[in-house]
Amino acid sequence: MLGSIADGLTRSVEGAFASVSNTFFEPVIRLGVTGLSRSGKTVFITGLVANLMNRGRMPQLSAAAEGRISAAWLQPQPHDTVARFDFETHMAALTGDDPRWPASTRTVSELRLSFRVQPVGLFASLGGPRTVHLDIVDYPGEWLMDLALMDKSYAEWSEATLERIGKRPMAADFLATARAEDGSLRLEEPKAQALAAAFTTYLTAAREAGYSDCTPGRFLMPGDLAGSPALTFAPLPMPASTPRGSLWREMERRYDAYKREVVRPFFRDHFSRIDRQVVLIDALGAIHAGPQAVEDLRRTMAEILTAFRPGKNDFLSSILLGRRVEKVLFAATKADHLHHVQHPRLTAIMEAMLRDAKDRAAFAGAQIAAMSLASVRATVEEELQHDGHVVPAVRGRLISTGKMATMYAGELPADPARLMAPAREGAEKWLDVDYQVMAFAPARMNLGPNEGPPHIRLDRAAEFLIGDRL
Ligand SMILES: Nc1nc2c(ncn2[C@@H]2O[C@H](COP(=O)(O)OP(=O)(O)O)[C@@H](O)[C@H]2O)c(=O)[nH]1
Ligand SMILES: [Mg+2]
Repeated sequence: MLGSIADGLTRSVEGAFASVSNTFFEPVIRLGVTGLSRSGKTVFITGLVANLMNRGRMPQLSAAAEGRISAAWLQPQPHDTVARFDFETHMAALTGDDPRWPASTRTVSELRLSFRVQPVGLFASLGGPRTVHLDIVDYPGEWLMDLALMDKSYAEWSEATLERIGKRPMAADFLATARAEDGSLRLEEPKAQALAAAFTTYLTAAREAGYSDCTPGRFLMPGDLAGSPALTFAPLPMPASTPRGSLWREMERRYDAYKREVVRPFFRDHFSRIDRQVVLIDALGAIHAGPQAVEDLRRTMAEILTAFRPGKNDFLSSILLGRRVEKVLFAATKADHLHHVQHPRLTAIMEAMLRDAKDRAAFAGAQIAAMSLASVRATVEEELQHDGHVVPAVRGRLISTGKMATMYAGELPADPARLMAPAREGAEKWLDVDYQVMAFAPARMNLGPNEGPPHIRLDRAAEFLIGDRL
């Protein structure tokens, strides 16, 4: 309690200062970029920043199309204790002679891009050029998912988790280990470690199988906390008695420490400052993984939305103090795995899932939208002839073999319910189609003087997220 009051005080002082400086000095937009590991955050930020600096491929960003942005440049970021997003290294990997995807990152990073904006039209007479700062914050979606822990006790979290994973084959080993323990017996550290390790193994396998629900987030993305006691717990069935010093009690204590020392500071120091948010989703990956992964994604989207609905969450309200995220974009990434004729279907699937998530979360407040995009386009389109039909496919260089390959992902249904209904009903497999994904390497680029890397709808995403502030 004291903690949350103190957090609140600092936030409100900062908040007041921030709004004064926003109004009278140089406005700052804080754009959060999140998504589970491999959803495409690093590639998105790299592609976005490169295309905001060289705006030849950004016709749908109105400030760029209307020539209002006279300059854009990178600046030292304002927070000394947060890692800088390593734009130059990532860009070099993408645009080199042997183009590669950037190396993966495992923690929070930040970058400041500043714009010189010239008012035009009605506002042109109001003053000269302004400077607008865009602070981009890259943070793991796994950490965002931890918000769900804040209003759950260890007993509640354990029960909900054990129930949810009960039927998943990859959880069998962990469940056997957990059931063999008697939580009322005295803690033995090696047992606690074995349980945490087994649970981490389960979480990793679940992620690989396409599941998105994966709390505690630091078990998969430990940042600098790997091996610390706050990460050495796991869900356990509640025993009849939980005496002091028992395994169950100690797990409960560590769970509470995790919330207090890990989850709370992240939300207070990073999340609470965000104005605009993009959530990247590997929707094609989930579709490829099957109905269970799609159902899980739908639930996860609702859970993510609750993070942007502070009124309903005491913990969030205590750190946000009335501040809130104004716009949230859910973007299906890697749309370059589909020929453009299928893009509207992918977008429709995202929109249907978002509508559903919105209803579930009884969401109101921020402006939200769904979209499909490719941050960096790695393929070209190709129409194949097959049995007298035209198959709209894509072609690119495979990472695995380095050879060119043509891929047809499978036909997405025109009606999203065709995917969502079997998912909800617990189907194990899609009935009539098989969805493919392949891992393509980025293509070699010859960028013109005013061009960023080729992309799909990154300009629309930028227009939605920050267009009104430029
Ligand atoms: N084809 C394609 N692949 C992408 C795109 N964005 C990301 N990827 C793939 O997804 C992987 C993970 O992306 P990354 O940005 O590192 O994900 P992060 O873990 O969320 O930061 C990359 O290594 C690429 O293989 C895209 O726009 N097109
Ligand atoms: Mg990354």
